[in-house]
Amino acid sequence: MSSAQSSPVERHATEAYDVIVVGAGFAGMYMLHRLRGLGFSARVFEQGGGVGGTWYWNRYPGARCDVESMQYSYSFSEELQQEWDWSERYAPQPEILKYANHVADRFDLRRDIQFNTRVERAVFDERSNSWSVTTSDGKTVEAKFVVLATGCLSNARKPDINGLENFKGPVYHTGNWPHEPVDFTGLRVGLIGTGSSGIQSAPIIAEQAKHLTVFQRTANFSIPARNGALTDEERNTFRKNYPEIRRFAREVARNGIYAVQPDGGALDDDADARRAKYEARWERGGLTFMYVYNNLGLDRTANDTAADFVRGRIAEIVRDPEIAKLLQPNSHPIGTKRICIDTDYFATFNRPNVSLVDIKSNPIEEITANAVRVAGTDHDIDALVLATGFDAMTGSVAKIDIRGRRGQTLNQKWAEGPKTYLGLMSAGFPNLFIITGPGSPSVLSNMIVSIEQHVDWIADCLIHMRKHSLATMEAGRAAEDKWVAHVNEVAHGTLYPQANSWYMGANIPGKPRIFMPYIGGVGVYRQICNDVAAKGYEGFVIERAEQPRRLVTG
Ligand code: NA7
Repeated sequence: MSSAQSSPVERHATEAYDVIVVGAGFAGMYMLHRLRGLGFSARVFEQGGGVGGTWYWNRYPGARCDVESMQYSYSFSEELQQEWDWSERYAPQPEILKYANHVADRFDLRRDIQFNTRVERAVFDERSNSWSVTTSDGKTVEAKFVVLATGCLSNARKPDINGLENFKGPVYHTGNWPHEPVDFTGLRVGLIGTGSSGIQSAPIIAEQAKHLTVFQRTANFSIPARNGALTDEERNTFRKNYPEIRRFAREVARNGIYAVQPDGGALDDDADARRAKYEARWERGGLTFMYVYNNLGLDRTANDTAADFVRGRIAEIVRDPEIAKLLQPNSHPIGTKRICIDTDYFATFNRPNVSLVDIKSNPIEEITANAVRVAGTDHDIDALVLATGFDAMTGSVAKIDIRGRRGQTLNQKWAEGPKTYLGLMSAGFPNLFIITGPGSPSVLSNMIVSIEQHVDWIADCLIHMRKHSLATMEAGRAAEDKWVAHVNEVAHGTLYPQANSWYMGANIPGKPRIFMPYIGGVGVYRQICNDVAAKGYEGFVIERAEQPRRLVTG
């Protein structure tokens, strides 16, 4: 298993590899780096024209990571983390993309990545125990293993709004933004969607446009980013303490982000003490607002105290009380939809050239050639921005026709919701790994922490298989059922399922309502994965190469 030439699957195809990786975002790039280092032959197919995944596509104005840059970065290379200079507390998209390109160059990754190529189909052949992978350029290649590094927020979703196709002006989706600069100067712009992308882009578009009309279905909680330039001192403090910061993020912090952890519940403090703590976190800014107390995600009364505080802040910032009221989220507990991090989002509604239209009480009737019609009123616009999100977690996987044992498709198997063991594999689909898939902490965590953990686990697993001449490995059904039940049980012990979020698949009409990510925390999850591996991959079904004897290890 060390070169394409010596691969046993070579006989059917023009090209054969040990591993095909789908996607060249942060997951696919690190996977490739590890595979190469271990002597596996690998090919990465990437639908975009460059590396970076999410950060390649999401080029909308104001796009930034909501995890601080010193932590949203690879830890696998000490030189890389010591040498790369992040400029701001929250890196803007162009800088993250520059970093992705730097990593690709530094580790010479491009020569094994084929860009502008979609993987259309992957079919498992039970006789040869290999995958045939068909790409958009009409080629079929073979590989013993396939790794889906397709990303969780990569399948941008155009909403099904009446008349959208009749609009005469340009329509942009934040998740698939043009590579050329978009200039809104002098234009009346409509923005649909007030998730993270809408909240980040609205203030920037408002500065440029003649008028911005925001169409809001669900008001969202957002905390000020307090972004700013990083000083040398701040960077150096991180660099000096990286070993401990990275360890803490991997093992202790539930979401893979190093921060002071809460040691008490919200109802343990009186109202004044609570307010003081919320104020301090609000002033500090960022995602860690939710770490004030340890029960905000568990107890509705506790959660209400944080939600009330944020609603109070919105009322203080927004001058028009009617607009402030509309912007105050009331439909879900704070944090149960991904909390947003903004720069001047609420203050944007104090500008004379910005208006807010409530499309919850009056949904959009239709989009005409030059307007969005709501409750019989036409809101005239010249350009439309859709910040309407993604078919998250499963959307990009579902676009590939994946066929496992007995021709079953992954879409058939996941029709009632995604089923995986540890988020890593799905029963009936041997030698097919998923990075940060449903059933793993994934989008509830600092993605790079989770990506590195998955890639390292998969790499260890491939070494194990090579060492013991194992032909296939797949999730055992019993272990998978148990894991799916566990993921659900843990989620339902929290407030998260109370929100109609993309975590629940609720933003896609007809998608099963299942809480997809594992909410037990990255440290707990890592330990479970390590224990499973230490017990000979307990719960997975492993088949030897020459003797078709099944070793059920759990
Ligand atoms: P999100 O968070 O899924 O937000 C999408 C927004 O678009 C949200 O406000 C939706 O309202 C709204 N939406 C979606 N479809 C429609 C239709 N048909 N009509 C009106 N409004 C609609 O996507 P983002 O890109 O902002 O962020 C995704 C993640 O990226 C984010 O969580 C961070 O982790 C980074 P709804 O709430 O469904 O009522």
